Amino acid sequence: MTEVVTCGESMLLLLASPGVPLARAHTFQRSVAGAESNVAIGLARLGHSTAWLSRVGADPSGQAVLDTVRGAGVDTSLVHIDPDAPTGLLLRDSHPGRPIDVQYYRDGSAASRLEPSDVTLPPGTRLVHFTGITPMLSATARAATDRLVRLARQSGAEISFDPNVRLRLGTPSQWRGIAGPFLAEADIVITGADELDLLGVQPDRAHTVVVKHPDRSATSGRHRQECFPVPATDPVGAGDAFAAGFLSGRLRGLDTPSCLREAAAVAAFAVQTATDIDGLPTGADRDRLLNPGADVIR
Ligand code: KDG
Repeated sequence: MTEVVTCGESMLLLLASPGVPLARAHTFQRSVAGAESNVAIGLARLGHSTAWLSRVGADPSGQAVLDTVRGAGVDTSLVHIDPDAPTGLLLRDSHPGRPIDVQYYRDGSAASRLEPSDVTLPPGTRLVHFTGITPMLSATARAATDRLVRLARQSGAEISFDPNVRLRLGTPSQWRGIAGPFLAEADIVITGADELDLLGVQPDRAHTVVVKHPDRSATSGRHRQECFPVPATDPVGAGDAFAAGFLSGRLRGLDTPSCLREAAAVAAFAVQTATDIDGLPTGADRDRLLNPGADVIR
């Protein structure tokens, strides 16, 4: 039985060797980038039954994306193969302490052609998660997102939303108009404080609002959680890991302080590796960080 469905674009990721600026990189690690597949993989690794809904092209990149997401334990049967558009591509570099350069090749991608008719929810789905990127991809992707929200409402699934603002994908006013309304619609909002300011909408109807702050702490109502002091290699994907950690606690009926603590723990694993997904922990890894014991397991 599928517990969680996430919906959004994933791209083939080519990640420059650590520390080498994109313009001078010769060697790249291949992986997958996509906020919603990151959350799906994070939840799968924590033991939840998760499906990712999207489109990929009928090309080798699409096959690699599918193989990677499926190989991480996520159900990809809701992914449509689009013969008429390519899988998106993301190139980036990775260096702690310096801004990361990201180059997208996603205009006209298969995922940007997501349509309402692509969207179904397996019976029994408890939670739906997406980010503001999905409705920002195109008018049809926006309509698909609206249908996802409608189906979730009809079936009683909770809706989780992370604005995930990327100003390369639209102006602040486009983000306000397209992604902003989901802040009011969602049951769970996981957002940066800066994103709330930019969107200028308060998620007042949401039952749970989690705000991530520039000092890397997170708050929900009167509860506050500091980040775990780990050596951070690469922050990209940390927000998705945090969301996976929080939603896992929520699905297991934990209280808000425990969900925040687990979210911070899962994010602490993710920032210690360069790709978005390789560092995502299992439930046992997370619990070892939360309940420290031996340093070496042998
Ligand atoms: O949250 C990490 C994502 O930003 C990355 O994997 C790619 O979804 C992505 C995007 O559009 O930036």
